[in-house]
Amino acid sequence: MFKKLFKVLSRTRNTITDAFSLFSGRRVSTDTLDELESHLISADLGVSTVDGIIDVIRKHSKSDFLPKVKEYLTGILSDNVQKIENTPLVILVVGVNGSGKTTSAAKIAQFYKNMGKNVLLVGADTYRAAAVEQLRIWSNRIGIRLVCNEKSQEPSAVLFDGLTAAKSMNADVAIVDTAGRLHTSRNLMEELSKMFRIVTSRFTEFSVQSIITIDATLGQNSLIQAKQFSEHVPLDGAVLTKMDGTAKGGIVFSLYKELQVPVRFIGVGEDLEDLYIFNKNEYIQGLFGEEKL
Ligand SMILES: Nc1nc2c(ncn2[C@@H]2O[C@H](COP(=O)(O)OP(=O)(O)OP(=O)(O)O)[C@@H](O)[C@H]2O)c(=O)[nH]1
Ligand SMILES: [Mg+2]
Repeated sequence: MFKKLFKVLSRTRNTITDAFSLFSGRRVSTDTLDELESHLISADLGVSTVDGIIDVIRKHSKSDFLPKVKEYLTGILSDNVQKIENTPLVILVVGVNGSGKTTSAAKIAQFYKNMGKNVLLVGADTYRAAAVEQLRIWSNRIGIRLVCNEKSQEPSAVLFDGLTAAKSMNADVAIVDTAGRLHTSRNLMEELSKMFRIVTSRFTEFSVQSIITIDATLGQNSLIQAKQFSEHVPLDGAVLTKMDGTAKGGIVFSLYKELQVPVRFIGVGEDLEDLYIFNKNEYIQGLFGEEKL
């Protein structure tokens, strides 16, 4: 999978390599630093991370700043520990429309199934007619049970049914696909809070995690979305989707620095296996061009 990540990060890596190659044969000066800054911002590293990088460069001599920059970036990210020890576990997959919730829910289900876990999918997107059908196709491909109710308009009711089923089948992980919603839609965001409360108050034997899907191609806008979601449900992590189509891999740092939301998974394509389990050291290596681990 590292090979695939390495390939996916090639556009971001080129931007970063170009940025640092500014210093070859040139002094570190205000001009070169300004140029560096604009390159790094275009890779979505975010202003405060870029400022941090520039501080590191200023403090070190030209010959040794690159390892220090990598160290600084690694330090921003947390270690990715998949918190599955607290099973049974409910994962609420949330996010704006089209950000990759359903696809990611399926990929995460496959990931846990591969680990030998007893996994269940819950189709709580009651707004779009085709939503359940899309999830059903995935559940058949993975070979796991899906709980849904095409006649229900009430996502909380489907969630309730899903978790009741999860209990009776002794599921380790129940993954709940939710409807896409604009972070500005108050009612829909309230509904999400309600779903979260249902798990924590009625299904106390489960631990719960909310995972937000973030379309990496949207860049810094997605930070604003994530911030608004986090005001309604505590976010335990993010799936950065569609990384196979963008040069904005720096968003990982902005998410962590500004929202303390760790990236847990990266979507690198449309298939079940196109899910990379985030590892900060590999990721930094992918950004700076060292293929060998
Ligand atoms: N290339 C690529 N496409 C992706 C990835 N993740 C999702 N997609 C595609 O993005 C589109 C939207 O994905 P969905 O999973 O349906 O998104 P959603 O958030 O469930 O959408 P709504 O339920 O309508 O809000 C689909 O065409 C997916 O195949 C990814 O990591 N890479
Ligand atoms: Mg969906």
